[in-house]
Amino acid sequence: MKNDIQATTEGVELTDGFHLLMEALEMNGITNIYGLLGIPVTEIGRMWQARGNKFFSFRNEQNAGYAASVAGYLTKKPGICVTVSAPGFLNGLTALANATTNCFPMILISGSSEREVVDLQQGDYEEMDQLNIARPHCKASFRINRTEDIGVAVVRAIRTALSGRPGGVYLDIPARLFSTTMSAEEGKKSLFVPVDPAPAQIPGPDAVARAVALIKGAKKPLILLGKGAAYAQCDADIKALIEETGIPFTPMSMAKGLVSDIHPQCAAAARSMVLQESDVVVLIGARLNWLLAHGKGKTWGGAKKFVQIDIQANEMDSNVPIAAPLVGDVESCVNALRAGLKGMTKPTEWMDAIAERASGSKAKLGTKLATATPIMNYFNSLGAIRDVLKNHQDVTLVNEGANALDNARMIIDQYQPRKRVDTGTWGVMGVGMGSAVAAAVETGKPVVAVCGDSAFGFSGMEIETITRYNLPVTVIIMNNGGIYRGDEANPAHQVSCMTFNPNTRYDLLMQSVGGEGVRVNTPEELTKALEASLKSGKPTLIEAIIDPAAGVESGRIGNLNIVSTIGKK
Ligand code: OXT
Ligand code: ADP
Ligand code: MG
Repeated sequence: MKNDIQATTEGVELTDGFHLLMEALEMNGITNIYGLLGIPVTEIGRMWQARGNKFFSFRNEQNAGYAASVAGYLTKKPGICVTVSAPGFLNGLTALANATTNCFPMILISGSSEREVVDLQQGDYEEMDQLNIARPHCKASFRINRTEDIGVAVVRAIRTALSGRPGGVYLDIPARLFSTTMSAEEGKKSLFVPVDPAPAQIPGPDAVARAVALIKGAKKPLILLGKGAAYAQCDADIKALIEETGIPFTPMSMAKGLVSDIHPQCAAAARSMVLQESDVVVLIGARLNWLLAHGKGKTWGGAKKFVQIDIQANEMDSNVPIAAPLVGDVESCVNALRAGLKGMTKPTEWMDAIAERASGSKAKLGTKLATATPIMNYFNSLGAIRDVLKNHQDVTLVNEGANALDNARMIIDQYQPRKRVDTGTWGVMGVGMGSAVAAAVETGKPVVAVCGDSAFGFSGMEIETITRYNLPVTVIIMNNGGIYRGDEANPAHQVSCMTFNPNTRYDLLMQSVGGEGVRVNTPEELTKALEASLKSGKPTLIEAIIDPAAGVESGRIGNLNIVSTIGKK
């Protein structure tokens, strides 16, 4: 029941910090909280649920935080994570930092010890200077010291998380504040909803004209879509820009499906060719960071000019000179370009050459996917998954691992925007189960999480969370017995530092928490199991046995792996 307050003293109706916080969140359209409860925040969960909202209770705050960040990415509203003090806060902080790195809006709310004890380091229960520890890892770190400031603080957190480049915000609430009371009437007046928390940022006309001229003069233009473009939720405008100009596009991993992977202008299957041969590249919500080889070197071939659309002005020139910076929000910039490029001559010859290369790559890959092997490898297993998911295009694919990640990104097509969530900018393992929970909750549609066996281990206990909330999540573990490979022997006859116990039964783990657990050895069994789980909608774990020798060190980023130059001892 809403507004279920409140004690009265001497005829004045009272409210308290707990109620004001919940009312402020509700008023701002928040219905789902992800978290892990205990002193001093336990009551938030109980009361939040009693008020008819949803609290998703995790087994480790890091996973709850990843869930909140993915909720933020998918909905364009900040995802909320609630944790206890010091250790709980620190677990959640990893996810907050990851959200900020990925430009996902998220608010981490943690209970904390009283300032007077923390500041004098007098050894409180779970004492920690959380406010300052959070500060370098997010866009802003705020503490609320007075109940009458709760409304302002929540709005300030929401505006900070959403405006400009989205990211994480930390909200520190000392324990005593939760139960501090004030007049209910005054409290109510202190709550509000921000006007236009993520304002459009229109690019300047000169900047648009510069970009238009550059693109019109290109012989081999390319559009590169990043997850900032997917986040912007102006899918039809981006598709129109691509189709009206005839420019080929290639997506970064989480932008796959923003325009369908099977669209005739999709150049993903000719990626190295288009990065090298293009002369003008239009980056839309994608940074020239390590994932794009910093915009230089042999990945990028010869001379190149960049047009970059980004809401963060100082992203321009971060790695290489940007010839035409378009600082603004994706929707405004894309529509300004569309207007300027109307009637532009389509680069047909360039597109034809790309299509030819792409069809050759697809044919080669098709052969690999169809080749049977005594034990499954990444190709025939992921090929089976791809074929099933073709018929379930609204499934969100969550993906983590190294070989399990890189091969799935290459093999599994995406058809709709924001249907792929993966390890993101940091390449972080452990995002799997939190992301799966959030995607199922926020989209209301099924989720398939394809995880390496190492990656799964980081958040594996959350399969209990998945079964507890009876979410339509299918976890597929690509079990090759280790990090990258499962066949590495230790030279000193110790337990290898790269492999796992080969007798582990992930399928039985799932059964033990009440889900369906299946072990499969062939692509046919995998197809059957995945079809059955999608049909049933029940929490399912499919353990796919993969050849321990099938993977390669570090997947497709082996070039970043540092090895000793003087050999092993
Ligand atoms: O054009 P070319 O010839 O180049 O070919 C490209 C495309 O054209 C082509 N392609 C296609 N061909 C045919 N048909 C179609 N449809 C098609 N589409 C594409 O395919 C190729 C490749 O295309 P892609 O993928 O687009 O391009 P490319 O060149 O690969 O892109 C470059 C990148 C950099 C953008 C891309 O590679 C990328 O996004 N990479 C991300 C990599 C990443 O983030 N990896 C994760 C980190 S690895 C490591 O750090 C791990 N750890 C350490 C650790 C971490 N990370 N975190 C924490 C908290 N602790 C520790 C650990 C522990 S991985 C790991 C666990 C690994 O073990 P697991 O058991 O989990 O996993 P397994 O490896 O499976 O055992
Ligand atoms: P990817 O990993 O897919 O290449 P990145 O995370 O590197 O993508 O880049 C996303 C970029 O998108 C960031 O630089 C961020 O500032 C930008 N961005 C996010 N939302 C918007 C938006 N609505 N308008 C413009 N730029 C945005
Ligand atoms: Mg593995």
